[in-house]
Amino acid sequence: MKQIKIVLLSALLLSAGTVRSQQRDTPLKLWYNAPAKAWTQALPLGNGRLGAMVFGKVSDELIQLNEATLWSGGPVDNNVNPDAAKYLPQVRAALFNENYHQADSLLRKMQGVYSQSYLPMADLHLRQQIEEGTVSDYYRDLNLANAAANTRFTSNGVQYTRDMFISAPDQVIVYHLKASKKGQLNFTLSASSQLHYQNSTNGKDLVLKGKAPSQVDPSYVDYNKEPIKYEEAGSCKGMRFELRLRAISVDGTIKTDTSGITVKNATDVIVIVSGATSFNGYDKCPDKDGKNEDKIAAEQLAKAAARKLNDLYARHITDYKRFFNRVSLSLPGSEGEALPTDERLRRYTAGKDDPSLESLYFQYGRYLLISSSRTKGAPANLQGIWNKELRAPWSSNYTININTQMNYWPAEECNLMEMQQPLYDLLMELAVTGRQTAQHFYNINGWVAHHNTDIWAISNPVGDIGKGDPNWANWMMGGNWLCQFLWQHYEYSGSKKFLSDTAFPIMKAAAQFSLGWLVPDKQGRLVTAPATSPENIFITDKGEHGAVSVATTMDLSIIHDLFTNTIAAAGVLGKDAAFADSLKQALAKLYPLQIGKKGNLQEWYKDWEDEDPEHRHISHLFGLFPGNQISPITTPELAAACKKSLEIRGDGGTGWSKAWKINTWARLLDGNHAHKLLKELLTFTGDGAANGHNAGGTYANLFCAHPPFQIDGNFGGTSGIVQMLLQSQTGTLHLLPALPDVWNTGSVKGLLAQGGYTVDMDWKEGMLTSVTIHATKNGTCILRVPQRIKAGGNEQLAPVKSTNEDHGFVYALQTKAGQSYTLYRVNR
Ligand code: FUC
Repeated sequence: MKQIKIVLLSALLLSAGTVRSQQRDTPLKLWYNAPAKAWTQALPLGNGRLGAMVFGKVSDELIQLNEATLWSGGPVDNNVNPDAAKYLPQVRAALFNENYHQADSLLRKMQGVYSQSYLPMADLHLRQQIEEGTVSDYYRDLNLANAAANTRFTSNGVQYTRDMFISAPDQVIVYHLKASKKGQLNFTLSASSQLHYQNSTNGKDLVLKGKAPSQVDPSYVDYNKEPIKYEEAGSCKGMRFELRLRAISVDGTIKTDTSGITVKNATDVIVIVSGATSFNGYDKCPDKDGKNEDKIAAEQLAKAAARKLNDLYARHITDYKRFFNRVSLSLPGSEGEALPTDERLRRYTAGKDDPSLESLYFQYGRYLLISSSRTKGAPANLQGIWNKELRAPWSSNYTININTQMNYWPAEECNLMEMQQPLYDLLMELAVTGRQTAQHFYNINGWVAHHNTDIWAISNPVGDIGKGDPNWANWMMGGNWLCQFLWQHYEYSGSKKFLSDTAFPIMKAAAQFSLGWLVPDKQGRLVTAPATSPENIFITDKGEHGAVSVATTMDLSIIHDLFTNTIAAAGVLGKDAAFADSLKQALAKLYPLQIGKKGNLQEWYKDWEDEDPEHRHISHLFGLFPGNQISPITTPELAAACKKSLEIRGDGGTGWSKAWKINTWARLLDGNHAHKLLKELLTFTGDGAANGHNAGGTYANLFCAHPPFQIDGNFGGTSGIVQMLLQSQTGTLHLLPALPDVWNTGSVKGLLAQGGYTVDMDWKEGMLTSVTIHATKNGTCILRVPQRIKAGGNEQLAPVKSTNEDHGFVYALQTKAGQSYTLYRVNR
């Protein structure tokens, strides 16, 4: 067996070309032996604000650039539909008369305007005179261990290398170009943008100054003559932006004019790129009250240019590794590492097991989060920060009926809690705009947000007053769902300060809205009306198709989660007892979860059929994941109903849909089914855009496919992998809850669990061999483990009677803050 492996490995090494030794230094690389032809083959870099897609082309290199705050529009307009609230009683009357069509038409009158769009900033073109026919030893990679991209090749006896990283401490892009022979670097670097722009120079720097549109319609809105509009400078909407480039070299010549930077006869050149926008917060005119983007970009460039390359790199690495190195995951099999990533993915898609590709995918998700979510008020959007299109799919906005939430599922558990700050910023803003929306649209206190938002924290139901379908436009649980992250952050971090200063006020005001929103049905049970279940359509017993009804399971599950968490938060903080009581009373009257005639968890108020039984959203399973109301251990009947629902839905879906299902199957403690979906998520889709709502998979650059690209599937996949290894949503640390057979041996270090515990685990032949728990507080850590464990030394570990013996053994471990405890499997 061993021999076969060695033969196979050497065959792979030989077939992979001549630069092998260099890429084997870390398994954490995406690497290729040809330049990117399509955007989905290019490699993403980012410092959470500036983003770059590196194509690695030889003579005409393209670097496509983004800036996290570059959006169209300006602060939200208030009261965009003053008539909205008057329709609410009519909608409700129609619903309680079971006239769903009428409710749908009336609800359309309660819509507002669309969100704005996330925009591409600029393209950098590097033109170097190299005849493609002379190129050999081509190699490019993205190294996740140091967040840097490398391209190298040889032409006419000269090796050229190009390295790029984007520094968070220095807020610039650093591009290092080198020739192995003196004076052989000859290239021009130019910049252009799809937005309005002009180039200028001060002799040293190439400066691109641009302006964003005041309005960009979503790509699916096709009825306006002018889908992209610009306003005059000095009006409120349409931010300014600037990109600055400077080349530095010890030899050769550098000439900069408005057409670009021309470098001749150099050997080693550093190009520093800075960029900024005038975005000055969600409620400030980015134009007349905007930041001075010119000053910011100029200062950042000047400061970085004063540093040595080694210094810039060392600062970048120290900053990045501080986050990235917190977690390691090792899964079996390393043969695939000797293959270029696209070939590796192809081989995997053809059925070859490659768990170490899955661990690369896991770390890629962590890398992408660090690279796309570090900018105040600008969390990772539908494409993280990487978007090349002026009218990107779904405006590359924040879609908060699943997509934005999915982006942040891995944040806490993957030990990247700092990356959630931009999401909290947006939540604080939504709580402000959402208060206006709650008043104007429903005449209710508290705050509400619907299914879309943007950098301006738009909170109204979208749809352009009547043109959107209520099955997505009028769904109103987006804000409530996001509040889950606030409470969870307290559960992972234990920070009472965060809970009292940031989380609780937002949660309380969201709960206030929902308390005012719930109405009694004829039996006196509290329901939501109108209610939709993202983007699904029911068929009533009379055969009517509709989206708008009463008390969808998702609405009530999210409200259950919000109220439960708000009550717990009030308890921890020792305040608002009367309000917490009113939430408790409401919870007791909430329309309960229902099991339908097929044994499924009902999605609707009644046991109706679905127009599309395999619909990609699995909204009604919120209580299983990401909620914690349902679990095979504590509520086995409801869990069995969830399983039935998942079986009916099937395993199809877009990228994010499959990712969601990985998480739910892991919560059902079925590792092999979760892994089946992971394999499908990682199915190679080819270069083009997979189309249609049921297409998912993965591109050559490991970006998740959704027509065309959405980053949520990457993050959801990363989260799913954690859910297979560690769950702690009920406060118990469940170790290896859904380990698939193919991951029979492995180790993971640094996962974070609720209660602030960091967990390291090793397992062999499918059995946990040891676990180390690092505690941040004095207390009792409850563990559920697949095999009996014992203390290695004098740890205080005691068995606890399990409520459900089918799911492992339960222990209580006494912990002290700052101490680590290693426990071992009992070998019998
Ligand atoms: C939701 C999904 C779509 C898409 C969009 C951005 O509406 O149903 O598939 O992901 O968000």
